[in-house]
Amino acid sequence: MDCLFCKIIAGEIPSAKVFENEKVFAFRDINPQAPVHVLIVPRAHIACADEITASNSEAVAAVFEAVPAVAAAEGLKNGYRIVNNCGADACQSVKHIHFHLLGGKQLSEKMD
Ligand code: DGP
Repeated sequence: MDCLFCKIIAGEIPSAKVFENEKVFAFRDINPQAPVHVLIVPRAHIACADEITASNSEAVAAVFEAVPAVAAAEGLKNGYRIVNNCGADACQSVKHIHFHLLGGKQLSEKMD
């Protein structure tokens, strides 16, 4: 499968890793939009939120179970935002589900 994030998870494309476990890989976004901008992704390939099912949702749960550890490691004591883009209207550019963890500054109230 020709998937950029599968290649990053496999180490075929370098990334700045910040966390990994059996089910989850997290690395710095190449185009950070906040002082902390980490992408947290399941190792399992799920294209987008539209493809979450009862049989693969444990991979998504594992992402959220990793969030507190990633946020703590990044020093996000005052909060953070988690964003998932799904599909064209949301400008999803990489078709491997990923969750943007943004923080390290006061974020905008606007989310669109
Ligand atoms: P989205 O628009 O939600 O699909 O976000 C995709 C993000 O992936 C975007 O913020 C930039 C990031 N990105 C794209 N290519 C690479 C890459 O090769 N390495 C890293 N670290 N991030 C990438």
